[in-house]
Amino acid sequence: MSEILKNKIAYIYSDDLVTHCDKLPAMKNRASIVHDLVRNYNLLSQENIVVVKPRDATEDELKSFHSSDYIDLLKSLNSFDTSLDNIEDNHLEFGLGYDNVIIENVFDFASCLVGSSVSAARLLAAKKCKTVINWFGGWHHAQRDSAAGFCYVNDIVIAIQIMSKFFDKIIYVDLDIHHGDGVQNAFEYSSKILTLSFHKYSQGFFPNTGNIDDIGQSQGKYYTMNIPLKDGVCDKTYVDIFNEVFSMVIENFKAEALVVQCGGDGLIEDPLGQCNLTLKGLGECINKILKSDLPTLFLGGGGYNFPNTARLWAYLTSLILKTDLSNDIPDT
Ligand code: ZLV
Ligand code: CA
Ligand code: ZN
Repeated sequence: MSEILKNKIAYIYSDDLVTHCDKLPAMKNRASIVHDLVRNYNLLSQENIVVVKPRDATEDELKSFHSSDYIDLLKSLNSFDTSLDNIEDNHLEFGLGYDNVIIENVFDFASCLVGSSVSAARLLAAKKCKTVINWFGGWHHAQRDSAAGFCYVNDIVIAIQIMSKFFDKIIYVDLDIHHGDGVQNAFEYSSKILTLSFHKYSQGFFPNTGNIDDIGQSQGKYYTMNIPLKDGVCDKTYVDIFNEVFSMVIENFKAEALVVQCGGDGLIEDPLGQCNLTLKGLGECINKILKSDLPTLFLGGGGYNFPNTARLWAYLTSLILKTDLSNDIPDT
């Protein structure tokens, strides 16, 4: 196995994973649109990529970050009849309702989703691959005890916990236009995991956290970094700030690995983000990250203009593979 994967970029995919993600109410069919575009650009038949089928996460893996109470609740709701309007206060207490309605087979979804990033993290930890892509992961808002902001479980935190057993210091970069609050909260006391989120910070914009003076706590003070941005931020501002901050962090922190959440909701025409980033701008950030030449896990995240999100992740895949996208645009 390891010889086959050596020097290859792993692309995490399974039919189950896409089927589950396609059912998410805020992102209906987005996973299929993304995967179809990546596949139809022939990116998965490049010689330096290997498609890896992930395994489901175990209950212990889910509980390595989430509370037993929360995971046990998800398990008990696995066969919940979603056609009935019987949400209880208990569900709302765990964030299930509003942004995170109870979905069919919610526990199966959670183990499949977390399994995808756990499998990715294990490939990196075992040094089988230096770069892994999981466009179906990246759910940065889920908290230890609750769902939040369309995120039911935090695959990112669990992946970083696994990687941190093998890499002494890790940088988490969050390019999604929302603040990566769930990941930040998980590691705000740690000096080994530096979290760096770029996000829109304006009145009423979810989750309303991530001010510049939010810098971590106790041993973790200065290892939480937040870059709040104004509504409507454009490429020039975003990329200039990114380049300056990322260079400074790479030079000073001496990380051994990176985890990058590549949410596409900062793109122009995104209905939630309402900002003005382009593929070129986010691509420049990814190229800068690639130049650091560290073992890296690339994850998805937000992105509510589905065709544009698919364009972004297909383009980022081509940058990671160091191949040009064909001028023949796939029908998909
Ligand atoms: O892209 O919501 O503003 C990663 C990610 O970062 C809120 N939620 C919550 C807080 C109080 N509100 C009200 C709840 C609203 C529930 C329904 C919507 C319905 C239709 C269209 C848009 C929304 C919506 N919800 C827009 N923004 C929200 C945020 C959550 C944003 C999550 C971003 C997730 C995947
Ligand atoms: Ca962010
Ligand atoms: Zn977002």
